[in-house]
Amino acid sequence: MKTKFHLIAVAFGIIMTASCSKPGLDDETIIDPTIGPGVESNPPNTNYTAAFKGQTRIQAVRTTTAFQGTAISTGLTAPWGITALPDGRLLITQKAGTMRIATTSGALSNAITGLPAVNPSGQGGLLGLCIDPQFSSNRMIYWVFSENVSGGTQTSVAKGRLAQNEQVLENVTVIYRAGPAYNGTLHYGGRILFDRTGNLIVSTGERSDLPTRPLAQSVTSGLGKIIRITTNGLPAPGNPSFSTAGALPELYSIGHRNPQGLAVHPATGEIWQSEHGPRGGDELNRLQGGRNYGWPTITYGIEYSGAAIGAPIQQQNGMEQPAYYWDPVISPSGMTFYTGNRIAEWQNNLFIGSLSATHIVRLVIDNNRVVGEERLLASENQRFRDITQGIDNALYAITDGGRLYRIDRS
Ligand SMILES: [Ca+2]
Repeated sequence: MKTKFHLIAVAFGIIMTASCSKPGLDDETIIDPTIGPGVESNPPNTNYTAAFKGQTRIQAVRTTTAFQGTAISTGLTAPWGITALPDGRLLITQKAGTMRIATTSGALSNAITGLPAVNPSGQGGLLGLCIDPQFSSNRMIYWVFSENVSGGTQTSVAKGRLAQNEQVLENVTVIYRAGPAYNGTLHYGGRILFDRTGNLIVSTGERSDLPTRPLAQSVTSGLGKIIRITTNGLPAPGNPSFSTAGALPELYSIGHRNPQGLAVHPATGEIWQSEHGPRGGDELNRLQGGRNYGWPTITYGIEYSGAAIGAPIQQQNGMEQPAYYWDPVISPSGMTFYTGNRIAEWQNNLFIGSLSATHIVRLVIDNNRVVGEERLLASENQRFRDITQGIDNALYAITDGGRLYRIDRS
C-alpha cells in the first residue's frame, strides 16, 4: 500500500513539475486530496458533507528537512500565551495571573506581577498576550483575561508597561470588556494580536452554555466575536458596520464559538483564526471584516451528547464556510505563520497548537485553501496551547503541562 502510494505520488509529481509549480508545495507533493491519505486515521463523528473538496481531511504532507523539537523548560505553570520580545527572549502568560520571561535556552524569570486579578476557574485566567509594535521604546504589553465583574465573569483586555526591572507591570488599565457578564467558566476565547493597521484584534467566546450561545449571532453582544479596537480600547477606525440597530462598533466578525487562535497571514495581511467547535466541528477561518462565521446556525459538529445542533445545517447563504475543519476534533489553540529562513519548506505554513489531539498542526496553505497537513511532535503527548516564531526564526511552543519547546532545524 505504501509503495503503491509512493509510485502514484512520484508519477503525479512529474506531471506537476512539467505543468505548473505550486508555491508552498514540493514538486512531488500531491495536490488532489482524493489521491493521498490524510493525517487522521479515526472515523469522523458526523456524516456531514464538506462544502468543497479539501475542506477537511486533506492529504498528509511531510517535512523533509531534518528538525527537532526540544523541551527547553519544564518549569512553567499552565502557560497560555507566548510572544517574542525584540531582544529574542520570550514573554509568556501563566493562567493563574502572572507572566514569565524565558530565554531561548529555557531559563525562566520570576513571576511578573502587578496584573489585575483573574478568575482562573475552568477555561478562564490570564490568557493571550501581545506586545506593542513599538515595545522597544514604550515597553507596552496587551493581554486578555477573565475578569470577575458584577453578574459573573467577562473576557477583558488590559494593557500595562513592563517595568525596567522586569518584575512588575506598571500603569495597568483595563481597556475593553466584552459583555454581557455571565456566570460560567467556559469559552472565553482569549487571543490578541496587532493587525497591520496598528489596531488590536481580540477573540471572545460565547461562554458555552445554551442561554449565551445564540449571542454569537447578536451584533449587540461582545460574546462569540472578533473585536477590533485601538490601543485605548475604542472601536478601531475602519471597522465594518453591521446594519442592525444597536450594533457594537468594535465588532470585526461575528458567529464564533470559542476562538483561541489568531495569526496574521504574512503575504496577505489577513487575519486567520482557529476556533474550538463542538464535537467534529473545529474550524480554521480566514477572517474578513463584517462577515458572519455561522455559529451556532451552521456547524460541522454535533453536541458532545451526540445530539444534532440546530436544524442541523452546515452551509447557509450569508454565512462563511471555514477554510478547513477537523472531524474528529483536535482542539486547535494558539497559532502562527512561519516566515523564517531556517526551514525553507515551512515558509508561510501555519502552525497550530492542538490540545486534545496533543500535537502541533502544520498546514500548507495555497491560494487561501489548505493543501496539506502534518502532525508534529505527536510523540511528546503534550497539550500544545500556543506557538510563536522567535527572533532567531525557531518556533517556540508552550504546553498545558508547563513545558516550553524549541522547534528548529537539527
Ligand atoms: Ca463557523
